[in-house]
Amino acid sequence: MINKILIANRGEIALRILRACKELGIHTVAVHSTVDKDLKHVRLADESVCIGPNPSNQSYLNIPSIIAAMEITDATGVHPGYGFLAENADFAEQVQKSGFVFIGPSADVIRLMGDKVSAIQAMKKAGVPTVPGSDGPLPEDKEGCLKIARDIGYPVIIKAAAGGGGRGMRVVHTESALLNSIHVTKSEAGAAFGDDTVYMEKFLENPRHVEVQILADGQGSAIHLFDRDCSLQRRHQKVLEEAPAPGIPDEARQAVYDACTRACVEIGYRGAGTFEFLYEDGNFYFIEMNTRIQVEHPVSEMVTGIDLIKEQIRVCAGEKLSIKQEDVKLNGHAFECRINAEDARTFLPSPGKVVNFHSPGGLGVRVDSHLYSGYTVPANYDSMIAKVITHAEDRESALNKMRVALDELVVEGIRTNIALQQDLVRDQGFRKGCVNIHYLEKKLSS
Ligand code: MV4
Repeated sequence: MINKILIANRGEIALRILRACKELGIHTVAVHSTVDKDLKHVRLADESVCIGPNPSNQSYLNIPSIIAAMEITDATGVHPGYGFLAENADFAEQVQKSGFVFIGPSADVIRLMGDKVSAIQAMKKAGVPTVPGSDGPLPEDKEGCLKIARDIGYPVIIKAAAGGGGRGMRVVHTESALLNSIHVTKSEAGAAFGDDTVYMEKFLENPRHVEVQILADGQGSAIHLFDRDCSLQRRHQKVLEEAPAPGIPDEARQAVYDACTRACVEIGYRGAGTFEFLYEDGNFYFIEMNTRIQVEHPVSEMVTGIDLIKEQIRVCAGEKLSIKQEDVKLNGHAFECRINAEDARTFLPSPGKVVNFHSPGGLGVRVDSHLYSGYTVPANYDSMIAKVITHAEDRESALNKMRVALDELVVEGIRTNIALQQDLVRDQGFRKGCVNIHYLEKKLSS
């Protein structure tokens, strides 16, 4: 079983994992880079180990250092959080081969989902709806590629199998541009990922990004925790998320939930996971699966009352899922605003010392943040410094609650995107709901 967890991450998610461990009575080990010695969770953990200098590749991505820290502290499990090593199949494999528990799915499942071509093939086989496409890697021969695109119909999108999250893709509008686009995407993928496999899909022009949260025990049980809408994004960085996704008919929803949970059982999925879909004209199209806990998991927690990290730890420790699907009830609506240390105009990171921090509060207001007055945001990592989450009985009430919460939030000493979030929760188009993935970028450019 697990009696001591090493938290292989930093910032708000490390603190979030620490809280879950403490509630479960599990001892905690914080690992940190040099600059991160004063992080809030490092102070609160039972033990802490410095695993290297500030650059991530020498600390939070340093597999030998992290496994050595587990050995030194007698940790039995490791929680990778999100980012860093969370979806690194080699890390999961080494953790397991060293006799420790990786809090996530098996290395094989991480690998299956890490390759987007094999992920789509596995999901299609399991009955999850996918985007019309090449159903596998593009062939070497030009005629073969031209035929696939003609069958799908333009516009199409070429994606790298090793990509994901918006990296390594190219839209093609006409046949005359196809072969060159495939060539360029292939070379970029080879250089960036060491794998030049590419595939093709119909390009959906105005979809929403809707994702389904699941929990599974790898022992035959899987449940869903409804969906989230993450369409408000800029350059593939989500800005504001909500649960559930507004305006989706019950039948479409239920069908996709059933397909996701069945697929989890079929592939032997264990832990928390997310199925990413594009949603357009009433249809869901699977694009990728994330095999980690996600930044926006709190909105699903708020509308279900389920602590996803505690459940993730339980099932990865070998317990069976104790929650039955019929006991998961959708209660109200939740929003999450990501607060970043960044310049309002350029969106460039704006590290520095937080001289004054005040968190909003009240019924249905949650703030997941490692910030405190006097904390210095380092330049080495992601610029997200807080997540403000609100929950209420319906969408409009939860959005009004967010408006009040954001007006209460004080972060002084560094530049932040709070003003953008304040603008967004008042935006008439967003308040109506059902905006697509282009909405924010269009708003920002107008
Ligand atoms: C697409 C698409 C349109 N059609 N695939 C971008 C991130 C990666 N997860 C998949 N992405 C997209 N795939 C087809 N067939 C549009 C996007 C896309 C996008 C998707 C979700 C959220 C934001 C996005 C922004 C630009 C493009």
